[in-house]
Amino acid sequence: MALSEINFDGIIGPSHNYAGLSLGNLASAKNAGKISQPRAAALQGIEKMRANVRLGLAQGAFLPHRRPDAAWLEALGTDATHADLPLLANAMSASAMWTANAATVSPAPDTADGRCHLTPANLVTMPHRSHEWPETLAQLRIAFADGAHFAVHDPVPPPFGDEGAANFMRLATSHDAPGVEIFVYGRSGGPFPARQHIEASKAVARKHGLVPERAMFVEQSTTAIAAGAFHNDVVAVANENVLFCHEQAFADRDSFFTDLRSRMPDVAIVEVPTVAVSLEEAIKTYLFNAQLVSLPEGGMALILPTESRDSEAVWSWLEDMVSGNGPIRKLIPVDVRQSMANGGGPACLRLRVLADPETIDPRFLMNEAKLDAIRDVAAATWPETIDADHLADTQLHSDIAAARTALYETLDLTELI
Ligand code: SUG
Repeated sequence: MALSEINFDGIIGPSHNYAGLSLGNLASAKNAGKISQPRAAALQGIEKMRANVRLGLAQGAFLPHRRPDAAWLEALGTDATHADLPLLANAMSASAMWTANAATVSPAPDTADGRCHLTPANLVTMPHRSHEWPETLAQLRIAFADGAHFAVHDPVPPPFGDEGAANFMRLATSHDAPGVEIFVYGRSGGPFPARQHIEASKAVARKHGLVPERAMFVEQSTTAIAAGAFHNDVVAVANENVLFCHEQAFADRDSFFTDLRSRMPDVAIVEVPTVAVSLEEAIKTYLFNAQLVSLPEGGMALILPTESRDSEAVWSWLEDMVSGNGPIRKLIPVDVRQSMANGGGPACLRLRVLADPETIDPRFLMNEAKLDAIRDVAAATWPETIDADHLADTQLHSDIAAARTALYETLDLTELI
């Protein structure tokens, strides 16, 4: 069976706004109250997917959730016309676009039963994200319904926060070889919440049937969380045998690297030293929130936000890196500025699944024609702007619902509306 890496991007939803909901996410705080551009945001995301398709990479997509989330508001004893603004903002967030937080995925070569296992993230730490999982689970159950190849689990129960693949890295000699799965967790006590709990990571590893040799539990550095790395994928990314990370990403870097090298002697660790790029600069420019991909013609590329190119320190370090003899040979900047202003870079916008595309519901798989169709829907129906102070506007609610319905109809996924 041919396994391909498929990136499932979240289509940026019509309610995309800047409500400043994520404590510890510096971009979200900085841009709180600004006017967002949902249409431009969606088009940026679609063009990112198109660029990946043109590179010859397999591409999928997940769909925006119902917003405002009426079911969640009802469970809280209110509705969209009565909820006060802070609560309504939590019900309006388009945060499901960041599909790196949708689930944790253990590919088939790593698991005891030889199936690909997926667990949706409970996202319990942030109220606006805590109600994503039921719709995420509904989409996963349809996309990966083939029980011979996939196992889709329920989320880890609270109180153990799980933020999915944003705190997870897989290293393997090649995509389809058995790998080492690295679960990165945080320790609470700092100025910002540690969103990934070690008990959640361990539960996911157990449910996915990972033998102990295949699972590592690594603590994220408290300095990184305090500097604004609210997820590990803000300071590290892995692909095949390459780990690309900041020097200050992990609590105990030396013992992590020693353990990793003993489990995987051919691992290549590309570390950016603090003297070259400070943690602050790394978090501002999101150079690690990149898609590190294996190109069909060989070699690896970093698909990273244009903000990284705008930084002299970051870009000169990266240019030196790609001109050397290391595994990463190409830099591909992409414009996802609307998402970036909420702390979501190229890697946040995608969930990686290693699978045979033939085993996945084709309605979730993308090609250029489908991307054209989605672009046309977004261009015609997504609001042009949203003012975070006017999230209670009932006309806005009906416009958003109509836009979402048009997308689901276009992708023939009306059973999920
Ligand atoms: O959870 N931002 C998201 C960004 C998620 C990025 N994902 C990864 N790193 N994988 C978050 O903090 C901001 C919403 C607002 O403020 O309106 C927000 O939810």
